Amino acid sequence: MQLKKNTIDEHNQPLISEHKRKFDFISAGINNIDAVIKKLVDFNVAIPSWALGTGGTRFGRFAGSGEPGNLVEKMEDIGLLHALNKSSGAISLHIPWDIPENYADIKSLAAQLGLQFDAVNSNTFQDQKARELSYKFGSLQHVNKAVRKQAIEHNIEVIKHGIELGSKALTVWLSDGSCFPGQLNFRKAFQNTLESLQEIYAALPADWKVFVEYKAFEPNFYSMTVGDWGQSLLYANKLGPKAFTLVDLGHHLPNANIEQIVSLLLMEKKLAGFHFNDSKYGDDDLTVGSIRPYQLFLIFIELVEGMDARGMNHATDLGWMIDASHNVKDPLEDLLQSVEAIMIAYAQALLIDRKKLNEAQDSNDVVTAQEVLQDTFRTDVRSIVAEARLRSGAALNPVQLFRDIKVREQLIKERGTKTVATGL
Ligand SMILES: [Mn+2]
Repeated sequence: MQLKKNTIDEHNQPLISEHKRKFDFISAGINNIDAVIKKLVDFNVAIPSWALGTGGTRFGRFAGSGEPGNLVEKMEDIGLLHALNKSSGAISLHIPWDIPENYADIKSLAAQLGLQFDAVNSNTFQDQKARELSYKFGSLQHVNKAVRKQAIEHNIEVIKHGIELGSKALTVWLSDGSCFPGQLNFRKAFQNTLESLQEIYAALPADWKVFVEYKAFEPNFYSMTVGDWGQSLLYANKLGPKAFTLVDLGHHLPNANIEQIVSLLLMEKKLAGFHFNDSKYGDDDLTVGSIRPYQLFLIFIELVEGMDARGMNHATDLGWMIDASHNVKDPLEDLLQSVEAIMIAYAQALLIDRKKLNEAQDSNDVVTAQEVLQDTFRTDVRSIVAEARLRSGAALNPVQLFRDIKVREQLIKERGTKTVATGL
């Protein structure tokens, strides 16, 4: 299923006058509104191929319907999202779940849908049917060299698929760690992991990056071998200039100051990948902005400030991706909500009165600093984000359009009720 331009125009038409009224009101007080909108238009967030089906927990999975059953259908789903909001123009593949049968066909479909290939993701947290050795006790950290070798070769194979598609980065998330005290020699696990990553790093093309993603706990519950940003940064620094840290919002211990982590990693030129989601307790993988929108806003302030300090391009110099799971919502609606929350936080960060904030910081005026942040946070910028969508040919209200034209019902007609997205 693909959306036609006139479907979007027909949706926008009756909403335009009310949109204009809101947009004119809010934009009257902003002197660089066109520059802000240009940045919003350029900004895109990659959608991971595994986010298009209904997720689950270890207690069960309540399957949705009309889910994409193969890579082509996953790309078509992201194409639909991108047609609706023009801010989801990239896909992040997961190997082995999304191995293309024919690279040329997949590349031409991507071009037709306006999609780029974001970072490719390896998987050594599950045993694959074709693999002989088990990752039960880790992959790149494993005490058995043969297991490490198998995991290294898998990562190199992922890089090769990425090269064929025009991807420029490999994301390595390891479930490696231990569940009980005494199970693991931390130092040996670190060394094994580092040596394994060095072999993978050596296979990276010159213009590629590797993102080392960290996670505080789960599936291992006593130690994680890449457990926090400090450990990730250790690996990245030891590996070399093509290695970076990836921050996933759900991968911290409760109350971690993620905005400070982001700021310092950017300063050290070691932040390159970013995974959005939200959580109340741990790695809950909830819709972005659904629980802590203020934290998301504070993180974006640091992202924008840190990138501007280094003259980076907001849209292209970091790998932006949603990494969430949808257990009770329609995955596509959930993703539309997540992208919207990201765009709102980004727009607000662009509108911060930097000069006033810097002056307040330099004079220890804590009250004014807070006023600056909260003034912007309490400003309703949704019409600014909608205006960016309008100017790029997207829908003023993507979720409403999705429902009005019954996208899910059409997908169920095409694919059936009992489809399960590969990998879930
Ligand atoms: Mn992630």
